[in-house]
Amino acid sequence: MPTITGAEIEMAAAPSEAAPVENHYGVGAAPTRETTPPDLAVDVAAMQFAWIFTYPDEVVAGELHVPLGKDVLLNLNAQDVIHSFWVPQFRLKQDVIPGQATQLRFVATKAGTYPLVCAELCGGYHGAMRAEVIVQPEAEFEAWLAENRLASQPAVTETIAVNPAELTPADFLAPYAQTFGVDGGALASLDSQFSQK
Ligand SMILES: [Cu+2]
Repeated sequence: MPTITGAEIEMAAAPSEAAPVENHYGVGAAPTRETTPPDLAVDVAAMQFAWIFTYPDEVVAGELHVPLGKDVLLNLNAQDVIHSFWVPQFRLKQDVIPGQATQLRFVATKAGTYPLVCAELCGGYHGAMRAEVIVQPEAEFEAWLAENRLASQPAVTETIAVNPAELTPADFLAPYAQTFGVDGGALASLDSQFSQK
């Protein structure tokens, strides 16, 4: 029986020098060098049994839209138990652990719709914890984002049943603040001007 030496085991385990360095990912995505800020950062909340994606400007979605060819950073957070973010086609898989902020960065290289699957048994409906990654040309992505930015604004109907006379000026203006580009500071100073009268 041939004896295997420690040195031989080490050699067998060492990565082949011929292996291509860039080959960490599968079809549809490539790794990022991470020396520059990303083009887009998305917060990803993993919870029993859903993925929630939060974009800049508080746009919230149940599917992950990413612009083609852009450097995307995902900030992953688990809300309850351990989940795992897995996009099989991208060959991209990352555990998401409660209390441990985790980042994942990639460039989507091929437009299309790809399944996102939870790869960590996380409870009774683990099998249903799926979503889609939608890789689209930048203009299409921007249009989607703009549409959802509008949809995420507070509905004016929420205030209709309220008697305006009972509201402070700041409270009265609050639902319209985003539309008119008035920030909290401006509202507060308005409020104090009104109260002085
Ligand atoms: Cu899960």
